[in-house]
Amino acid sequence: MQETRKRVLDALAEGPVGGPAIAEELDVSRAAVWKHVEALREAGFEIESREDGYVLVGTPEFGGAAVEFGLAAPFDVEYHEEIGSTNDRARELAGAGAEDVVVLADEQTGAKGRLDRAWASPSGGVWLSIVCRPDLPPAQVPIYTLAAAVATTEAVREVGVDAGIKWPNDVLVADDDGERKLAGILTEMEGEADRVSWVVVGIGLNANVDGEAVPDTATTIREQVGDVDRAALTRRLLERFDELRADTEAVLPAWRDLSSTLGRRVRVETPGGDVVGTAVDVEFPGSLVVETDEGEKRVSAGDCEHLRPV
Ligand code: BT5
Repeated sequence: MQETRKRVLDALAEGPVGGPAIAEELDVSRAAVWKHVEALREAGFEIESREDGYVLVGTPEFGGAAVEFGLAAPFDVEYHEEIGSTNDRARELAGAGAEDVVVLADEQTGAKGRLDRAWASPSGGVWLSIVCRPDLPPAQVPIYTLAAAVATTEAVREVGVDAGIKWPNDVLVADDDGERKLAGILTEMEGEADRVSWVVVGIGLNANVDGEAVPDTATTIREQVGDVDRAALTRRLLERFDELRADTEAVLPAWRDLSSTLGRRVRVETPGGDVVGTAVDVEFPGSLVVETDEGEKRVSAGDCEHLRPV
């Protein structure tokens, strides 16, 4: 949201406040204040004009302005009610030089997981992609994926969903039927050998979505605890991600705390064959350490399956 509009909104949130007072405080014309108020109304903010001035009485349920309002992180949000894939759009923006932009959608029609798998994205989810331009070598980018998994898991725990992280990037909920996937992360990047030029972190979170609208192996926040305030949840997630990317040393300790993989028997499918054993640790920038019959092995990428204890 444009800076002056943000400041008008902040003033209204503390209202009632008169148009002339806002104009004076922000050093803009009264006509400009009026235009911002109208634009905010268009974006879904309910602003009453009363004798004692403007008052903000309602905020939009979801969307770019809803997420940006009160967001304590430096992201601009580009919202789409429907889009093919937020990652595709974010890559386009990244290629054009964008930074710290979040592409957010209510529904996606052509979303993808890793290895070009399809990702179900019905209306009511939180489907977003963050464009970052970190000063990192490509080999360290997995720490961003882990940071996103931590941020997502903490945000859903705050609304009462007992979720954990399956290495490297699945947010799962365990119940009597086993473990089902609540969120997934797809990180894409472009860069040179020593430094990335951009990273797009795509997060798909099944929020206010019916269980029937996602695969059998999946679950949703609605199914677990009922519907939530998606704008508030998205803000928490983005704020936490922003903190972690600035302090990457905090990522692994937080990841270990939330992990449902450590201590478990796992099978990891890697390009070099399956690695089977007990997951004992995660190491920078995101490798899983597996204790196998042939000793410790480190895997940096692959699909991980939690096995039953033997
Ligand atoms: C992932 O892939 O988990 C990464 C998913 C990333 C999706 C986000 S949404 C915003 C952004 N825009 C995009 O286009 N993508 C990102 P992977 O680990 O490969 O898991 C894919 C598998 O999960 C599929 O093969 C299905 O089995 C399952 N699946 C599909 N849709 C699902 C859903 N909504 N919830 C849980 N599981 C799902």
